[in-house]
Amino acid sequence: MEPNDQIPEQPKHEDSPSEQVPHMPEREELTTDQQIRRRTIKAFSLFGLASIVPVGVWKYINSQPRVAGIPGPLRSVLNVNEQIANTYFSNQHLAPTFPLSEAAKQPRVNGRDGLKGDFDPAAWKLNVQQPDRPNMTLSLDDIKSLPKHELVFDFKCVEGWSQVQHWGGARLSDFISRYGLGTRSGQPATSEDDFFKHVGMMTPNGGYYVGLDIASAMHPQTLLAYEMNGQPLTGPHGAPLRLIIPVKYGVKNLKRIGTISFADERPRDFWGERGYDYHLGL
Ligand SMILES: Nc1nc2c(c(=O)[nH]1)N[C@H]1C(S)=C(S)[C@@H](COP(=O)(O)O)O[C@H]1N2
Ligand SMILES: [Mo]
Repeated sequence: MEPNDQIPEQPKHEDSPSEQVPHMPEREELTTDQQIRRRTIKAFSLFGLASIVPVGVWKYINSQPRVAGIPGPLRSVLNVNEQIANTYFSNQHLAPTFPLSEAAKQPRVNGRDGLKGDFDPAAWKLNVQQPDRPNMTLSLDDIKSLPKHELVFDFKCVEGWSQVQHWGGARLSDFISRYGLGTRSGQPATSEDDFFKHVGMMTPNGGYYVGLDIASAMHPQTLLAYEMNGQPLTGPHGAPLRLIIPVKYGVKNLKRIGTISFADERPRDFWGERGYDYHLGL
């Protein structure tokens, strides 16, 4: 073990669920309706539709039966938007970036679910699981052979802090395209319909896991990160490979990726299963 692979004791995020809950967001205090409204308003504004939806239409939408917690008519709008997002992989709405000089020199560490117990980074491999296809195993060198991108952005935790941080790694979209992943055809996608709807990620020991919509996964700022501040990731930050996804809150930025999976069903989501919003988008 490298010295920096020692994971310091973190009083937060211990195993007792009753202890985990209080650190989570003020979203807790919102009613389901408020949450849905926030989410739908966000969905509309994301695609620039807010200005063209008259109030009467809005009321109609909110009075309709809900599908998966989202009013039916809006659900179909969102489905269309999902298609649009999948087609263009939403290169707009980039998270703001910062000069290198503003990046934290001693970035904070938060959350160690799935990072406890023995782990040998040298023996690490990435597993890829797809419906009706054999599992794949890839090495860190495979990831490093993809174009490297660096990103300095404001990392936001739902617990109420944020920090400008400097990350480096490969785009998840490049990884997906390079290996022809996430598609029904098993080939690099030729149309948005070819993609499965969700990507799941899990730590090697299964102790932490997140689900992502494919459009967020394909976002150009979404990285499979192996560097922080120009250095290989340390253990507490998720060595050897973690997810950096600036369009989502910190909880979705899974450290120490063991498995990446693709599916049309929503993958398991650690905090989603504990009552929080599945998307946690920014
Ligand atoms: N495996 C794993 N990844 C995780 C977590 C965790 O508990 N386990 N916590 C998440 C949360 S809540 C945050 S804010 C970020 C913190 O990343 P950092 O420790 O690099 O600051 O990691 C995310 N990824
Ligand atoms: Mo977090």
